[in-house]
Amino acid sequence: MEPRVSYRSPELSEEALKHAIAYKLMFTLGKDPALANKHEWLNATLFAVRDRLVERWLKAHRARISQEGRQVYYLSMEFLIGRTLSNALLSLGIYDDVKAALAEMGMELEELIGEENDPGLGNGGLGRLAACFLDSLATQGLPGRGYGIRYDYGMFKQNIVDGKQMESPDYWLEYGNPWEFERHKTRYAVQFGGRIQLEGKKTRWLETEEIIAVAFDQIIPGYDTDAMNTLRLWSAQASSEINLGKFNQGDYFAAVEDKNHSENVSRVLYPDDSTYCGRELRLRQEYFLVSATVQDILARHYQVYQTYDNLAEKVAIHLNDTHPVLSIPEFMRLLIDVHKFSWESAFEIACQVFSYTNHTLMSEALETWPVVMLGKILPRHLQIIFEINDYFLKTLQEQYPDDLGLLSRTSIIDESNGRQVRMAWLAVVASHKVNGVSELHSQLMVESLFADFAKIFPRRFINVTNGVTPRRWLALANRPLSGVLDHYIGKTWRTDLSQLSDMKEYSDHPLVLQEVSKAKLANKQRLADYIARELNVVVNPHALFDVQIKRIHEYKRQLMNVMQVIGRYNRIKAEPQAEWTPRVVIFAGKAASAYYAAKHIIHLINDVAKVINNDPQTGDKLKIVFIPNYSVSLAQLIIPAADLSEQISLAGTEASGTSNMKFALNGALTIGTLDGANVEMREHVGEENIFIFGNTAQQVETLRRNGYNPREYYEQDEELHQVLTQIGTGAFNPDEPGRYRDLVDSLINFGDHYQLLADYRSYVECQGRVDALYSNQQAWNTMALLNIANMGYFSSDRTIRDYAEKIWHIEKTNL
Ligand code: 26V
Repeated sequence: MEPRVSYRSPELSEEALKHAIAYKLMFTLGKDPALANKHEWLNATLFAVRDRLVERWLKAHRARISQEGRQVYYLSMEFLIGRTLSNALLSLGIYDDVKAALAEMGMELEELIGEENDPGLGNGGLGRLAACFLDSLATQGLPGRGYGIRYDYGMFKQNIVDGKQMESPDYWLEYGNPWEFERHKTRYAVQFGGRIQLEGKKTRWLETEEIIAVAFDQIIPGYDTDAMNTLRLWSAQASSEINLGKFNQGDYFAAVEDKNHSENVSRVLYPDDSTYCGRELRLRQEYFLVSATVQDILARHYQVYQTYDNLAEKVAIHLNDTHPVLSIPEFMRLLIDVHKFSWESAFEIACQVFSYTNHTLMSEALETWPVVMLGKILPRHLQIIFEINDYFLKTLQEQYPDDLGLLSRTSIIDESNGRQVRMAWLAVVASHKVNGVSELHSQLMVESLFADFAKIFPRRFINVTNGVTPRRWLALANRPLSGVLDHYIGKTWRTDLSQLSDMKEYSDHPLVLQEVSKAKLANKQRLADYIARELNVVVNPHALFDVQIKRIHEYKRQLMNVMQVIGRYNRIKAEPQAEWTPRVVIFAGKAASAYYAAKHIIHLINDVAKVINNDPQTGDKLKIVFIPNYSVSLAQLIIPAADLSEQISLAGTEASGTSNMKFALNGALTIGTLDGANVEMREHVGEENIFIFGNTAQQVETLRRNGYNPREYYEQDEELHQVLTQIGTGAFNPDEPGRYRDLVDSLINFGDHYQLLADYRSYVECQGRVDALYSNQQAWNTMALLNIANMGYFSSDRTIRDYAEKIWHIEKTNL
């Protein structure tokens, strides 16, 4: 396949780029090239590159409007897009040209790339998935845009001090954000509070407090195409600079406080992706996003079509989890109260427009809002939600007249629990499609959480397995491996990842295997350098790099990993002269700031690391590192360097996982449970090429039902017994021996909710098979290559095509 941009315009030449960068440095930044610092060079480069995107962006936008096709709007409270410069260079195909241009001026591109900040506008998988989706939409020329919030503060920064997590604010806008275009004139008023008044059949929402949402746009370039999309983020502005009434009464401070109060709505990302808590500011944030967005969608629609009658035909709105679900009553409110639609037709249109993805089955993460709070902040929306509920329950009652249990279980209002609105129920009732994010998750979704609804609306529920963008997660993150692939199968895997399967024929080709493993070693060396520089720990790049990086959560079982490491340490100590496969065990991840157990696990990892890393008897046989402040850019550094990917959540708890796919794509082997997308990864790579252990989701359920007794395992497994005793009695923290007593208690005495003890033995055995394979490098490399070759399915391009066909019904724009 020919590259899609075969004609290369002159402004993309090295010479032109060099001039443009120097020009930006002088005339946009006002800097003398002889005196400019790295940051200024970065910004000059970035403005020069941005100019080259803008022209294509405007053209793509024009084409889209003129073709009048259906568009998707992807609503998400989080977008974790990562650094942008390198991705833009890759998309335009000018990475090497810019590198050369900068080199001529005495600057190194990679150094500048490392200077760019990495906006942390998301918690983890859900926000990163949204970013991969934008990339895949643009690359495939599909019409869509992302809508989110421009938080002043992103995900907190994590420092490790004396082994413990410390949080500090991430004011990422400190030096400005050169990628954004502020749309001073694209602003919408968002109302809160007040009361509703009935005037005949009309409802009025009165005496509200008003906040202004201002749009900030960012270009989302497609790879090797002129197609581009937009990510629009909203920032809150007080509706009048200062409250003049109060100001004039001499109460200057109260006047300024009001302004702050309003603008707090977009101040900070909620940094807890695990437990839902009904905080008023969060509710205001969610409504802020959806109100501005729905107003914007309707305004643009009217501008193009001069009518709202064809909304269902032209607009698809997708809800990334329930966080933006208030867009349903907001959409209906605008249609009914402002645009004079009947209630029934507004509801019918909503059902055709909206679709929803569920990303977790864990009850503590399911959003509910107290009726009282919703009524206070959004009285009109509460009323519409009640009406939707009545309408739904009425039809349901006609269908199932005798099933009272069904009615109360499916009611959007949970009466049993202090009257709460169940946001997931609202999303299901008013969407035409609801999807889970892996086969297993989608199956469990209709068997458990949405079992009643699946009976009522059997065709509404589908699966769309997650994917990741090969541009960022292979081409950008792993240049050494990309080079090898390019050499053997050409370069077009970047837009058609299924071509990776052409690598299969080389799986027993010693030269190819050697090149793949050389690329891996280069990545490991780079990571080892980082670890030495940042953490002062020296690791051997020839050791097996065993990696678990993700949010710290009990269900993800980082604790089980540490237990396995301690068991290994004990065995090494007992037999220091034996042949050990040397390992570096790498952890990274943030714990929610109020999540005590998760923070405790971080502390334990660091305590254990301190003892093991300083034991001369262990030496290179075992090292542990906890890399602080996990982020998208750290993931891009760590994942390509991994030999082993730890995906060890309790079966049935991880909806999909996406780093599992990134690791395998970069040639790491997976050790994992049959959970989330691991199940499908096994199908694609073949069971002989993945290390699976532990109970299945069904066995987990059976064990739970029949009375799981963790103590049995503790008493019967000598090694496990020793490990838990060591943790519980402070073998790694003699300064405070009781520090982890409670962690051990939660396992042995309080039910071990995530069944670590039940899976421990099979996990350790499986790790033994990993060691054995690693000692046969040829066999290991073959397996790594087969993993790479079989990851084509897990491209987010495939995921987005699934959404486009099965849910959104959108088609490619012609440029
Ligand atoms: C929940 C909450 C609760 C309130 C405060 C802020 C907040 C932020 C995020 C969440 C969402 C949790 C759900 C989630 O992130 N699920 C993950 O989605 C990934 C993409 O589908 C998937 O790969 C992971 O398995 C799943 O845990």
